[in-house]
Amino acid sequence: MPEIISVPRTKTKLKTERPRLHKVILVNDDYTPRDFVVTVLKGEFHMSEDQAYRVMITAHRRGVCVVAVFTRDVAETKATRATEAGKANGYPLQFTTEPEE
Ligand code: TYC
Repeated sequence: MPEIISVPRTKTKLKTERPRLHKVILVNDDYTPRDFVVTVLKGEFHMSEDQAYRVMITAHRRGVCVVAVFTRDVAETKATRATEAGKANGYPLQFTTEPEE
């Protein structure tokens, strides 16, 4: 009987997939002052006064607003830093992250 020798095959991945992006989401609350939210958005996300105001007022009216998308690590770091900025000033301001579809 001839022995069947299986040869291990390796598959070379030709294309590197782009990492999935994650959204940073601003969550509304009843206590954080509007100006403070705008200041945090400008400082952490490099937005203009106008952009920051629009994002803040959208979250205020609709409950949440997508701030920006980043790779997972960057999104989580920015969301944590922005949430900490609120906490350090006694506000319940929340930024969360979620993967893009
Ligand atoms: N709702 C807050 C107020 O009326 C302002 C606010 C807006 C707070 C957006 C959080 O994500 C937020 N003072």
